[in-house]
Amino acid sequence: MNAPNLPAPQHLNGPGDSRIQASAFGAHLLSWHCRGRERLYLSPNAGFGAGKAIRGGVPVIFPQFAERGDGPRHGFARTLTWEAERQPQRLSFRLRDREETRRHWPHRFEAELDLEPGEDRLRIALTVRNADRAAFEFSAALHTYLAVADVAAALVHGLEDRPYLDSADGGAARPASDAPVRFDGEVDRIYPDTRRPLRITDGEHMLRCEAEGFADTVVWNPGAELAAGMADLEPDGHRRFVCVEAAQVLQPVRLEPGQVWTGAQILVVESSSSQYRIGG
Ligand code: TA6
Repeated sequence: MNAPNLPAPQHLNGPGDSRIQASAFGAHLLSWHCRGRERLYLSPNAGFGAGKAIRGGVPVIFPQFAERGDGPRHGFARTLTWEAERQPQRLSFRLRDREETRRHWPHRFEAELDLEPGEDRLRIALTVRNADRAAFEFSAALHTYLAVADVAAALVHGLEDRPYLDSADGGAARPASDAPVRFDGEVDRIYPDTRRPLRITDGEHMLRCEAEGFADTVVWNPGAELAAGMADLEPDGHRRFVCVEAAQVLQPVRLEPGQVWTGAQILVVESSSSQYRIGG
């Protein structure tokens, strides 16, 4: 990663062979190794800096999703340095409002990102507290880049019966596809109200992806054509990940003064010998 000025990553070993690495820049999870392999994709060409987020890992999207607001694309949280706090079983990062945040979003808040590796799983939790005297609304997402052997063999199971908004086509409403999500070009979808476990397979491996607090799921891969124009992706880098994002996009969270919201994504490594059929 081209990141000479990045704060030194924090490391934490969990039970078994589970271990994580995260940066205080963006409270960004860079690596999750579990059950013998790396589970996240991180672009070797990732850069960072003023307004530039790290490509890969788990960017924290807050307080706006994409261009759905007046602030920086996908919010400022992924391009600011958070305060790191190490605990025996988790890494935590905190962000409080400051001049740079109030310039874009005039609210007093405290946000915390907690990363807790387990033997076969990882819990990523974002908590936001309203520290202001008036209510505010925000959107959020954990923009997780899951490593896959080859995107052409990757499938996302569990959304077959859900209609979606096609962000690759101006947000057009689409009916349920009755099939697992496959990646044979640009895929950029917002699935509203998906409160169930999803499974991601790539022909060899399987990961279960659950969410708490987040109502929506975003599925994204840029496809070859868009990826070719992304300077922070290696050549053919798009083949090595699918983003499955726990998100709260379509119905922003509203917090009254003093109220707290938590959204989490839980990733679980499942044995490929389970009864779940790999490949669709
Ligand atoms: O979450 C999907 C998405 O909003 C896509 O539209 C895609 O552009 C992606 O995020 C990456 O956005 P970024 O700003 O990190 O290049």
